[in-house]
Amino acid sequence: MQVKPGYLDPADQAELLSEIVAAISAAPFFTPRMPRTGKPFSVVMTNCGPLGWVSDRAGYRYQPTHPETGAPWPAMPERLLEIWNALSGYPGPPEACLVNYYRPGARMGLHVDADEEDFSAPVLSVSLGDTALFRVGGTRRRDPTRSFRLSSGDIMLLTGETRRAYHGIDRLYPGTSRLLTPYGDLFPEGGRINLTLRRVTPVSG
Ligand code: MD6
Ligand code: FE
Repeated sequence: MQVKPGYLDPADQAELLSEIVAAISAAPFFTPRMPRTGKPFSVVMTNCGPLGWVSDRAGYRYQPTHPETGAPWPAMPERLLEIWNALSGYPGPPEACLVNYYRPGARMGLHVDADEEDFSAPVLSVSLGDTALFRVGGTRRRDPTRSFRLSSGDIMLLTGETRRAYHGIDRLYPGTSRLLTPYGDLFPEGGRINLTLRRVTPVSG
């Protein structure tokens, strides 16, 4: 695992957020649901890039289109490709950027990102908005965990051993950032946006 606190300065964060807001207007948030039970997640999601991660009663998967509008996902912002090129060490571009929006009170249970075909690529996460408490453990659910805060502008990569580690978000610290304030229509309660860049299929050749 690698953590890059404050990798994006406030101006970079604001520019990236404006690009993500544009993507959200083309590909509105949807409420993911647990496979089988249909229980809703407390976060809402959308994606950009050639593939997007979705979850519904049928299961977890990557697909090229939005589950409600049927449209292709919006393009991945160039700025995210540059971050991936600078930090991933992977010889190909990311194929999916999952956008998670946490209202105050939303959380993400412990999980492993396991729906990709190529585990040699890291998963790169960008935090925007309110600070969150991130927890990471080992490859078995019962392994001990440690927790740390992710703040707006921080970048974290799950690489190597931790690529298959359990991780999640226990809570937000509401009101710790004003980054989302200009978009009060979309985010009336503030909150946090997390972007995760993923390579899904192996680079060929
Ligand atoms: C979050 N992050 O930060 C949830 N997954 O809101 C993740 O689930 C995650 O941060 C894979 C790699 C990095 C992550
Ligand atoms: Fe994850």
